[in-house]
Amino acid sequence: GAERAALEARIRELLKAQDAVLVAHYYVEDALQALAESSGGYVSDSLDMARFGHEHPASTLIVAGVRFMGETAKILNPEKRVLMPELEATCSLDLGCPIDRFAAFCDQHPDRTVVVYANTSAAVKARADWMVTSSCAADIVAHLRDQGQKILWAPDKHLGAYIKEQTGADMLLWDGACIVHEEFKGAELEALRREHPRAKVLAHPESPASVVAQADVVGSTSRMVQAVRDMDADEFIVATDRGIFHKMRQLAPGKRLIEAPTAGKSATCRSCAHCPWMAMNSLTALLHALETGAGEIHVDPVIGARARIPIERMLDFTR
Ligand code: CIZ
Ligand code: SF4
Repeated sequence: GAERAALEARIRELLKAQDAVLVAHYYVEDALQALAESSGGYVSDSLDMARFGHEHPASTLIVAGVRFMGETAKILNPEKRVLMPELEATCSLDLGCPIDRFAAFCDQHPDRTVVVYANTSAAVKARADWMVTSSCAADIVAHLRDQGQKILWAPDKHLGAYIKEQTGADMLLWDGACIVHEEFKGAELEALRREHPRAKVLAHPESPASVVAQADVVGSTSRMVQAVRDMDADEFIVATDRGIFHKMRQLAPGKRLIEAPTAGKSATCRSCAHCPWMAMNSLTALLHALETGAGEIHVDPVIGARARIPIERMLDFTR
């Protein structure tokens, strides 16, 4: 309504005045995605967000997503100011992989190349040889496999198991999971597919193997968006955060999108398929960050310089 319009107008003014560009993840609320796109910013997955922020000339990057995305932006752009609407927006994968335990695990396996998912702290990235996202994980692991390297993988065990199966690489897996994707259930998905026999199933590989096994397309959020746009089908069952429906509806307005079933959806957990940390991002929080400078990301320069190495390796590999 009028209130939202006023809020957006104020944010636009401040973005311009502060030479700032808004980069948003597919999982944040529609209003933020729409604002990013209509203000010269960008909406995508964590790989493309990092690349866009790195290549954009603005002196301030506003990252609407979760903490590790803001940290990655800061690590790649130490000279830029990086703001987030909500600094407390973390990730269960990051929380489940604290640096002290992770470093000890790496120390126990010095013969392994350390590959970490983007969803980790700056300190964990600084301990890694490679960083990957779900868009490029399989290609990078296959490349390392071809060089005869053994891999230590962290933190997502479902994505790790999927990549291990796809590539046949020797991978030792950390025991972490995404609280959103882990809730998708294979048996319930089978039942839903019987109700919608023509629907194509799209699954993010952070989902359990029983869900991934039933998917027509397994891939990153960007890959899933492409699939909805390009596949010759008009019905899709989608196993990832439902924030992504915004972009899917935009690119394929006539197609029917169905949320993949989660465990408690009918009873206690109406919004299982929505990340509680992504949901902390809002127009109001963004305005507050712009007005006060709150939410600025700082990364220790020594840790940042070390963490930049595995991130740049990935960016070079995927160029
Ligand atoms: O689940 C996430 O946080 C994802 C999919 C991140 C990403 O790579 O965009
Ligand atoms: Fe982390 Fe999962 Fe939320 Fe992504 S959706 S930020 S992996 S908890």
